[in-house]
Amino acid sequence: FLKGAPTVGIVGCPFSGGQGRTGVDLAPNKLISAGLVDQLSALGWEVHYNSQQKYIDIPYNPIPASSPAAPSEGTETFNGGSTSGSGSADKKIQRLPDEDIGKMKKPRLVSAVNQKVAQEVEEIAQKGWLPLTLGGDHSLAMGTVSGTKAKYPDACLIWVDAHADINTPLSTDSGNLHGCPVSFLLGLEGTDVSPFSEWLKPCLKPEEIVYIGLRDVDGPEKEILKKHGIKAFSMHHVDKYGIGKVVEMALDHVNPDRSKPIHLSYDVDALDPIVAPSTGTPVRGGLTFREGHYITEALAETGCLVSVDIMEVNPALLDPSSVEKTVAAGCSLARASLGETLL
Ligand code: 4U7
Ligand code: MN
Ligand code: MN
Ligand code: MN
Repeated sequence: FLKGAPTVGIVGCPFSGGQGRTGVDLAPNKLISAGLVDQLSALGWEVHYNSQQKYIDIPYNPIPASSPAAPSEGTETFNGGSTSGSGSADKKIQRLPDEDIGKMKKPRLVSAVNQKVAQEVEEIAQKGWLPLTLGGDHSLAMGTVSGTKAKYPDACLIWVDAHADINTPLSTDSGNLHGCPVSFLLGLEGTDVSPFSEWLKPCLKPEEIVYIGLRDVDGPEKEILKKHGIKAFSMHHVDKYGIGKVVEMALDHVNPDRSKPIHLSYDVDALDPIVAPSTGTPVRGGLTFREGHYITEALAETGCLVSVDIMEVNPALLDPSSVEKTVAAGCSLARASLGETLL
């Protein structure tokens, strides 16, 4: 599917507005500082990385008005100034409040950022390159998958996560939009709401997605999965069949002839917290280091991967050794997705 010499376009998304903990916005720069660009070059990829954040000008305050850290003048830089390397530290932007809409938290900010991400991912994909998006929180998949689908309408989606991220604006308990991206992509009940409906068109059919790694699924999410017949391999299935068989069954479901493009959206909380501790919503009993990497290796081997997300690394959580482990895991998952272990 990719044209010419293998080229990857890295999209760094220092964004935390889809959930409540700061720090996840630091991940793109951490992953790049850990040497990801050189590591991918060493695999034979031409690597393009534009550290300019196109959504830095979005006029919504990412810090809730009620927070003591809320900027008083409304002129703080994006993410309250915690984002390094944006190059816009001296730029003052008027930030508007972003009140909840129904249960959704920071809907305008999440929508505006994702609209930009969708454009950027689509642009990279249109060149025949592979977009590698570094989150940021998993709400960003609204944008990444929309961007991939604009170039490859028949792409399937492999979602590796402890969570199903399929809450709707009606079903969500937390109001955090990183728990909702899949419902928007599918166009489920309650997702046809402003501001998302102004740009986000449902682009995914229930039979085009498969999950691997689930172990913390909310009650209403279970109902949604059942109602739409969505295929999911939980940790129970990984135990029962082994990861090799699970990946094969997952591919048989969404890509039986191995002929369709694949978007991989990887939430590092799919990994066991021993392997990837620094993430906002850890759940014990996750994938081992090898199981987690096997998935990316097997997908690389299909030759069908056209877009990859590495999401939810949070370098602000826990001690330096936990952060190092998690960042290293993020880098090695990216490398394995891009074919590191293919002989
Ligand atoms: B992640 C949750 F309630 N389901 O909706 C929610 F358990 O991107 C968690 O997978 C969502 O990390 C986790 O808030 C989102 C919760
Ligand atoms: Mn998760
Ligand atoms: Mn997730
Ligand atoms: Mn998470």
